[in-house]
Amino acid sequence: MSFDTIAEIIDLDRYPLHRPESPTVDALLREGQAALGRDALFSLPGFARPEAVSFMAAEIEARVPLASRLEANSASYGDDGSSWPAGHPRTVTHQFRYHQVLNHQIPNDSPLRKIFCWEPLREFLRQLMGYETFHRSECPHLALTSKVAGDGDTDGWHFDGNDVVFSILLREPEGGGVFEYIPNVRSDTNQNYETVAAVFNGNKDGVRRAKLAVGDLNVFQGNRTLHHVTPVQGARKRIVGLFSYDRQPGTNFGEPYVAELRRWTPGAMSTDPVFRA
Ligand SMILES: O=C(O)CCC(=O)C(=O)O
Ligand SMILES: [Fe+2]
Repeated sequence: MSFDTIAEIIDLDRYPLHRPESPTVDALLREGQAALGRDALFSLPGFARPEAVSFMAAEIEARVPLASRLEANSASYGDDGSSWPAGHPRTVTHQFRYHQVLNHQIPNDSPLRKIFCWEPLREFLRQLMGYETFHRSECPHLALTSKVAGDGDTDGWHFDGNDVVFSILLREPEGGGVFEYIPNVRSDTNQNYETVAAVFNGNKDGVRRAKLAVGDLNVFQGNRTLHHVTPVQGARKRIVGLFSYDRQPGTNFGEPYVAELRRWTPGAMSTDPVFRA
């Protein structure tokens, strides 16, 4: 199969997003808005067709040797300029270990990019989020990426810097690799550090385990929702495609983050003048 048409990649019978006036799309929007309000997570099961999913997983796995490899212990929060006492949730660090295939490493004709660039999906997501404008990120590194987690790899507890993340699970591991989250654990006015500290100490109250299946499209609001991916077990890798959109047109991710990514990308370091010194 060549995956030239979007119908070969997305299950348009179930998700006719190219017919925005259809009752199916209307119902999806209402279901999605309710799910996001309640759970900060909305899944569209079986969004990508199984043959396309297998193809995309293989395409990504073949690029792992080029990919950025993160191995770091980092805090869940960005630096707010204050100094917090040792043991405070803002200072506690977690393991982050995974490969990330970057936007410019994904082929232009990849089905994953065809999904990302499909206008009806962007328009559906705009309406789902209730935004006036919604644009694909144009970041050469992070607009479209895929995280690949092998045995022992994990994404540590964190909040996302952006409001919303769209992802498609492309391959499940044999064990582990579970997406766990605490919906809306913090708000603009209440950081709720007690609950976060309890979670860091292993308390599972309020921690949900997402039932993500291969091929599902997931819409996740991670700005107020603490989340992580538990360590993967076994030889089969966990592979997830990540799409980045923004209310502003033409967005790139900040240079400090991309410079950090480049440091972890084989081949990029020696050619980047920033890191020659
Ligand atoms: O791997 C996932 O399912 C989610 C990854 C994640 O939380 C992120 O990229 O911010
Ligand atoms: Fe995240």
